[in-house]
Amino acid sequence: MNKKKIALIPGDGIGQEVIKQGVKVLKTVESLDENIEFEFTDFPWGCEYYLETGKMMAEDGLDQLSSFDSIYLGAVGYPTVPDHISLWDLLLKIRKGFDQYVNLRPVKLLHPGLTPLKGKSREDIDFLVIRENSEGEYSGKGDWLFEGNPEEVVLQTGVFSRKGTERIIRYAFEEARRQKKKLTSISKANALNYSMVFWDQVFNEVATDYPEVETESYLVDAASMFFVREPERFEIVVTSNLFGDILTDLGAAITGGLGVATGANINPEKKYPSMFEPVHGSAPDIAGKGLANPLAAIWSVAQMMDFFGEKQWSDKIEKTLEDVLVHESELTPDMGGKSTTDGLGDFFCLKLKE
Ligand code: GGG
Repeated sequence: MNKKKIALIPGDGIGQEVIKQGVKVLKTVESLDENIEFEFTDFPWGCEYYLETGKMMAEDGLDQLSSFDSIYLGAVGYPTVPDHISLWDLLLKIRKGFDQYVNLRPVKLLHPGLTPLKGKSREDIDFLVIRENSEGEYSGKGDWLFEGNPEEVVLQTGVFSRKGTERIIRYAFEEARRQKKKLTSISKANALNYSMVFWDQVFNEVATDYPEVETESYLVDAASMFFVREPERFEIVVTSNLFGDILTDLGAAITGGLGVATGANINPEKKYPSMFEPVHGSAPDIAGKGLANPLAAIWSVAQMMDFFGEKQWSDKIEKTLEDVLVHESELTPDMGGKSTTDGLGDFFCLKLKE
């Protein structure tokens, strides 16, 4: 029996609505497979919790989460809470606290009608972005000097440690070797003359251990252009924290939008729980209206199943996503449909049972 304890943190705005649909999918899997059992525990953390308590999560939140097999998170962000507080004190606190240094974000076209790129097929847009998820531009280090003064200076420090840089690049090489795919490194060494020079150096060093893996390197600006003009160039991409965040929103734009973009925050050593989330934020403008697209959150369930070693369920959920996307009227309005978040979640579960 594969029994898993899942911590649910729906968070803010549409996070609440989409995680509900993902849980429906998990319960459907459980009902269809007698060897799988899930135990869910809800954590009411997020911006409302912050407005009541002054904290985004409980003081001992990481301790509370540490015994779970995975964390399923919706979204963070609320108009009256500064974004850097909601992000740093919940989402980034978990990523960093549990050393989830790998962020896996597929850029995969699930239905040909979803891309705005002319003449591009499903085969052309199918790659994986492996984003460094623990340091880099998201180090949280910096300073604010002479605040409010004409001499005001703000520093935001990128931290690229040998350990942090090497482990993500090595992880990407391992993945490229396992999948027999080309690995592309994306950096910006011409302008960022310390951090990205170091990134490129480590990439080239690690490459010598993987002579069978074909490699390429791009500057992030050129890579952005190729994401749009020639996405077929990419198979597996490894990049830094901030570049990965920005590039995967671009990746979402060429595959149907943030409503169908997923991300897994992985601690590969399994010393701590990993976390699965839709890439999108809390979208307060549409929250509570039944307009949110639950497919990204459902795709996160597929990533979770893969992580649990239930590859057949991960594949089945992904295949069902493809099947569901054919039924335009059953989709949410962002995809041209007339359905609701709940309606699409129910339709997905029906299809999963077929
Ligand atoms: N789905 C989680 C969420 O709310 N993400 C919003 C966000 O701003 N994420 C930034 C990041 O992934 O670094």
